[in-house]
Formats: sequence, structure tokens, C-alpha cells
Amino acid sequence: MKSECILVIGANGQIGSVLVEYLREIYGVEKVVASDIRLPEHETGLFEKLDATDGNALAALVKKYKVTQIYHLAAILSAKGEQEPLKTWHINMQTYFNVLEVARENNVAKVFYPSSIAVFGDNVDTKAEQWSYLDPATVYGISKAAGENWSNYYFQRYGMDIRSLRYPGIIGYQSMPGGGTTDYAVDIYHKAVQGEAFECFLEAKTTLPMIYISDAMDATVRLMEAPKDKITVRTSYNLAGISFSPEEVAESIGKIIPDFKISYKPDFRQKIAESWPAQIDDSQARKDWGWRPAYNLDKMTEEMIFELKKKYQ
Ligand code: AKB
Repeated sequence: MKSECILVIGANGQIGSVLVEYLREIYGVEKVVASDIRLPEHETGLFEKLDATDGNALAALVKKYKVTQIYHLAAILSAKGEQEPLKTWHINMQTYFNVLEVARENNVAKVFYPSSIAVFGDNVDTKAEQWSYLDPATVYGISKAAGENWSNYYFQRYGMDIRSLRYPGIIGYQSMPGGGTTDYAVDIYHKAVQGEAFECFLEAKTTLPMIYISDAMDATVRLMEAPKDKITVRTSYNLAGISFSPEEVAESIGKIIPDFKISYKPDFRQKIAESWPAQIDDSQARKDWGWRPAYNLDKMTEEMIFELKKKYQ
């Protein structure tokens, strides 16, 4: 067991709730402190209620547990962020500034910052390269692009070890996403398994980069565990899993649930999706710290349906 104390901020969200369990398996239950502004449905270890816009409260937690690593997952996502742009900017940036400053003042050894494919905009045609131009179209994307640059600034200026991934849409059976443009790709499986038809808020052929939750967890911890000299990107690494459209995921589900039905009613999220690339080039992550995804679309579909069937039985 490693001698670490890891603080996860935003631990009750889609990624956080799975990551906390994953980290506890690796480092030990007592080494991972989960925190969130909301109380968890069930506590499975140390939990602290935290509003991460309150820097003093965050500093007190870091001191109390002698935190050595922070995973900062709290953020308002792309679709929800468009409803209240200035509030989204405030929450996404203030929480990250608090993390950066508290980590600096308390010599926290490593920080994980989740960025997103939302940092890319219309300037990228189909495939986003590691160093493609960033012209995000949403306030969420603008905040993530700014956060990436602040990560690099704290690395350059203070030598802080901050590591980051540009997550695609994450698909998992354990938790529900909230407020994102890629959320349909989780919801579709829940409807299919419950024998319901699915109305999709994106058009049939809108291809977006996605990743299965197990691959996302593997990539996250692999990045955080990589030797420091292997990390050549201090803004954020492109990360790719599987790119697919609503029509393709429906077809994959149809191989297991043949009477599954999908219809399309695009809303404001279509425009957000169209501003994002369809493909991500993650060759830098592969080269630097050995990243490889294990899941393709059909393999992910099989596991999603198998796990969700158990849940709804
Ligand atoms: C969203 O849809 O906003 C997120 C993301 C791609 O960052 N899932």
C-alpha cells in the first residue's frame, strides 16, 4: 500500500463516484477522502461535505488529512453551463483557483485536472490533434481551456505536478452524467434495458468521441502514476476511446435487444455537438505513458447491457 492521502473533489458525480472506488482499491479505503457539495447516497469510506468555491474550507480539509494528491472533478458541464454562463465560469474557475492555491500553499505533490473535448471548436474539422487550435464554443469549454493554461502556468512558475486529460464523453453503468452534451450515450442504454424507446436530442449521424468508464479510470490513474519525466504535456493530454454516432450505438444495442427503437428530436445540444471534433488523436498520450483503450463499441455495449440488466432486475 502506498503512503498517500488522496482528496477527490466532486466525488458524487459521474466520474467521481466510480473513481473514488477505483482509487480505494489501489491505495486502500482509508487513503481516499471523498468530498462533494452534496451528501452521498451511501458512504463507503471517508467523506467530507465541501463547497469547493470556499478556499478556506478546502485548505482546512487538506491540512486535516495531510493530503498528498487532489483530483478536482467538480464542474458544471457543457449543456447546463449554457443556461447560466457567468455562474458556470465563476464555479468552474473559482473552484480550480482554490485547488491550485491550496495545493501550492500546502505542498500537495500532485493535482489531477479533468479537461474535455469541449476545448475544441469550429476551427478543428474532424480530428483534433494534440496541438490543434482551441476556440471553444461553450462557457464550459472556455473554462476548461483556461484551466489547462493555468495548470501549465502553475507547473512553469511553481514547478507543481499537475496532470490533465481531455475526456471524451464518458459511458458507464455505475453512475449517471448530468448537464452534458454526451449524456444521451448513457441514457440510451438505460432506456434499452428497461424495454423503452429512446428519443435522442442529437441527430442520427452526429459522431462524437466517447470512452468507456473502465478505460477512463485506467487512463486517469495511469497518467497520475507515470514517472514525472514522461509527462511532456502540461496543459492537457488528448484522450480517445471510441467515436460513434447515435445511429451507430443504437445499431450496436440492436444486436442484443433487437426490438430497441430510437427516434431523433435534436435540441440546443446539437449545436454544441457540432462544434466538437468527431475524432481525437491521442498519440502523444500513447507515446508518453503507454495509454491504450481496451473497449470498442460492441464490447462496451455488451458490458453496459449485462450490468444494467442486473441493476434493473
Ligand atoms: C459534456 O458533454 O459536457 C461532457 C464533456 C464531453 O466534457 N461529457
